[in-house]
Amino acid sequence: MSTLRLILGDQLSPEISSLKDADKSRDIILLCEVFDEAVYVKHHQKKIAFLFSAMRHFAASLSDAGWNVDYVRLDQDGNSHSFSGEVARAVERHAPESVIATFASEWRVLTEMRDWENTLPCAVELRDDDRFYCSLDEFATWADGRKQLRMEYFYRELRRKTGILMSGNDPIGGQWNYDAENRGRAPDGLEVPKHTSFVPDDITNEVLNLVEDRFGDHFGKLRPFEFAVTHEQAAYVLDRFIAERLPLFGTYQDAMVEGEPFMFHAHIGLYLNCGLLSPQQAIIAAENAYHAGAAPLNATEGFIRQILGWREFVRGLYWLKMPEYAEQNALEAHRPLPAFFWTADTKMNCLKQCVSETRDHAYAHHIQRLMVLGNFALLAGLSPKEVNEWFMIVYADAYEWVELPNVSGMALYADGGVLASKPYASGGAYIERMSNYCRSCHYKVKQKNGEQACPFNYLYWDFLIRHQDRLSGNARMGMMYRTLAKMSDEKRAAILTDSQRFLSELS
Ligand code: DLZ
Ligand code: SF4
Repeated sequence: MSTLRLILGDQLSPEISSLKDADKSRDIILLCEVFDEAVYVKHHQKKIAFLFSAMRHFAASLSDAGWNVDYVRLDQDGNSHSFSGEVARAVERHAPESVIATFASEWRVLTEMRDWENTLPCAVELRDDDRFYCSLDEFATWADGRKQLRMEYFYRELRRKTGILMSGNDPIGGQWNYDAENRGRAPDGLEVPKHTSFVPDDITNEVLNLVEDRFGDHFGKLRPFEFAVTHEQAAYVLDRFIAERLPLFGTYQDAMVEGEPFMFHAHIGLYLNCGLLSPQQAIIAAENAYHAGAAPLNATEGFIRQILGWREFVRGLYWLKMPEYAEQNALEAHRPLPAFFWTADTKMNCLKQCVSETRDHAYAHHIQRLMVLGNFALLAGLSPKEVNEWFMIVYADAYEWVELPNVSGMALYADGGVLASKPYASGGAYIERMSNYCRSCHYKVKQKNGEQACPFNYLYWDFLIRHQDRLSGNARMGMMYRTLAKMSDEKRAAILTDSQRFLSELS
């Protein structure tokens, strides 16, 4: 008898655990496009198109390799539009002996999967997702008994375990982290390589028409659609990155330039997170470039840390802390998301640029997400639920396991310090240092108070005042609270007046 092997949209890896020991002569591989997944949050149009096209291409490559693939299209008659419904229908069609699936990457879907054992008339086997360097058991063991969970220490252990960028027991170059060299401001006229783009083929064009037709009311610009949608194309994006961008990736990692959405970033998160690229592929390619003398250590280490350190760490943390993690709101932030997060219609140029690029590309690089969008949400006290939903919707690389810890933990401090040692809060000066956004802004970044002042400036102090009870004891915030303590009453009053005016206009 046959086995039905399910592959979800973010499991598009030939080496996925659900396919291990599969038998081409008997087994059936199931992929399904379902409405539920596209609308539980109303994903960016490009994100839906990307996943449907990548799923269709992966299914075609499996068929070409001789597998028996059952692919359910969104508009197929009888589509029940849920994973549970489609697995049940496929079990009826094929009467398999068992269903094998890899654990879903999101709590919401895993909960649904766990029920299949009770609802399906056949055996169900759920397997670990082993496409990570660190298993969930290993992470739990590492975290056990620690007072604080910090990425840096976790990352060092993984470096030691894997030998990546190691020389015996020591990190290559003598340091674990070279971020001190990774804070360059982009000089005027800096030439950024053209980002890698692809012309849609027939499969993608069909998907684009479907998305336009069925999800045309979702946020985001669907066309031009230039993403890679196959493993080969994603590997090509990685190759181009290593050759053209990695050498300066470190130096300009935090830099933002108007009209340059991709800068020296790899733009591979969407491919890693759905399986078109493996983390090993990306890390080995970067390490090889370093050893060949084609990329400096600060860039190579910084890039590898994003994948080996940060990506693995947030995944471990997500599974350790769910489902409570999604409910956290340590700073009791309840303000609704302002309309400009959808329209980009704001006089704050940094936000306008970051939202516009997000709308056009379903992408913004990490410092735009953290220093501009996340920082604003933190200072303005926006509701973590609404901010998380926005990040889930708008970015093509977003799945809850990676999005939630980054937003609730790193950007909003909604977890009260589980992930980050202090809130990532900053005024306008830091945005000005790292970008050229302030030059064409309606507001004056050097001005601290008044109608023309950069709102980040007074919102920053207003945030510190609002959360003094909770944050003033944090050693890493000590200097800022000492500055606040010396502030005159007039200055404090001006901060409160400006913040109240700005925030009331916001809602
Ligand atoms: C994001 C997404 C979308 C938009 N559509 C589908 C789909 O139709 N079929 C599918 O298998 N996966 C889709 N995905 C990705 C899933 O949301 C993702 O695999 C799960 O949330 C992981 O738990
Ligand atoms: Fe953003 Fe303030 Fe600079 Fe304007 S002045 S771009 S609001 S940081």
